Amino acid sequence: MKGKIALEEAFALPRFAEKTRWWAGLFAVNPDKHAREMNDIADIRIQKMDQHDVGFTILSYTAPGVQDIWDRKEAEALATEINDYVAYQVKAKPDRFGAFATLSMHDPVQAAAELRRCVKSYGFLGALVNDTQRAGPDGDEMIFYDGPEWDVFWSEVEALDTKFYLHPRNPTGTMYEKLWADRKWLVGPPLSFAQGVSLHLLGMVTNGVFDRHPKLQVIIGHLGEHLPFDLWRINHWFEDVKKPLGLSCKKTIREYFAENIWITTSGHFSTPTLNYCLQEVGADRILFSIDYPFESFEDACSWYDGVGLNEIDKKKIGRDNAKALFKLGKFKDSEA
Ligand code: GRE
Repeated sequence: MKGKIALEEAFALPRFAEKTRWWAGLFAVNPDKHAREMNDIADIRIQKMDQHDVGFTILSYTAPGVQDIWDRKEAEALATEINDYVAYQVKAKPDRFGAFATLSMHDPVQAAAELRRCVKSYGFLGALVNDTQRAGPDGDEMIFYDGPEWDVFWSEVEALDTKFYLHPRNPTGTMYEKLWADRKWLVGPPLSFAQGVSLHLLGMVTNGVFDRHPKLQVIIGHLGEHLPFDLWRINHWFEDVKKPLGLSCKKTIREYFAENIWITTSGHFSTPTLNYCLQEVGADRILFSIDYPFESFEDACSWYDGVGLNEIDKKKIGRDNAKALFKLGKFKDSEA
């Protein structure tokens, strides 16, 4: 399909090239190639976009990024540096690239102000945040964004009419030691990423974030971080047990999925799972994505281009939903 839009697509700052390569050694079969692709924005990436009919990419800073920095000042300074860097890159190719803001999530008021700056000054299309923010004197604390102190931030997201992508990060500190250290192969895509993001998102649902901010639009990747598979069971327990016991969120889980939540195909190129998500979540809430450079353009695009969908749903997921959600103008093959 021509003119696809992809929106979970990572880059890193070239000045961290060594760190990016070291980090890639933890999960990439070819760390040098991964680091090269991660540090590039406009060369290798544009070639791949052209080769695989991706018209527009929304860039975001790689995980764990700023969420890994527990010193507030350092986190805020790095987020600003990243946003200024990617704004400059996007400005050179506005018909191929957009960006999500990188935010330090130590302080809701500061996060809201940086998001506002990025949307208003740079035209960024939202924010992408890597799950909880590490905090505390030794980085062992985790800031979740589902409590009332974050209302000021969510109000700004709504007021800016912008979007929020909740991306995973790897478990750290005590949580890593207790849960994952003895089963380290489950860190990342096999299990820990989905657990982290689904806990955080369901925390937002059950703590009333979407009730207080009904216009809020949150995107999660990897075909919904296991949640679509569990909708029936979550719904059954919320409605039949937890609400009678005092859970006070106003809508059903399926209503939040229909009104506030989007899922992308990033890193999950399975036709049976997509068909399942079409039934449970619907074509109007699914967005194509790759998860480059953790995954390849080739795998994502040859899968999606060949998947047997009716033409309307194929265009919705491949492009039209994202084009409308982000109010995008013209880009390569935007009308094809
Ligand atoms: C990511 O998206 O951030 C990621 C990793 C490590 C492995 C796979 C992956 O950080 O998608």
